[in-house]
Amino acid sequence: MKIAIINGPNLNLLGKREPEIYGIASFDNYLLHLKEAFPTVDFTYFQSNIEGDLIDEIQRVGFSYDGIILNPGGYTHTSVAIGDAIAAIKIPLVEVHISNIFGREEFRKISHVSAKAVGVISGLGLKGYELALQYFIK
Ligand code: CA2
Repeated sequence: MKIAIINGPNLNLLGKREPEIYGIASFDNYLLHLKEAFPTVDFTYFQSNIEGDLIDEIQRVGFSYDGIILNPGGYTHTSVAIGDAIAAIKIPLVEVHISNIFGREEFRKISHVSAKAVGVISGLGLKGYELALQYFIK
């Protein structure tokens, strides 16, 4: 099973800043844990701070992989274009947020992604990525 994990802007800072909101683990370390925990999954990981690069990656994997786990970061709340890219692809996508976007500022309650995702996991920390993987492998 081929699963793409895609992280949006500033998520390269995980483990380095704002640990009270986003925790202390870096995503690179967490990915090692995921690979151990899900040995049958063929992972690709992509992170970018650039909206168009995230769209290119969604399109690249979106017709041949089995699923996408996407944390669009701040673009969740602003990017009609990322929402359009998700509507155009053929594979299921789970939207993941480390923090609970419904318990923070009002602007974070808007997502241009959620309606096009098969599901949304928000507020469960990095565990959310694991739960999304469990959904894909059933
Ligand atoms: O909770 C999430 O996963 C978010 O997608 C994270 C975004 C935020 O804009 C969304 O509203 C919710 C921000 C990512 C920033 O990541 C950082 C990680 C460590 C240190 C600083 C920023």
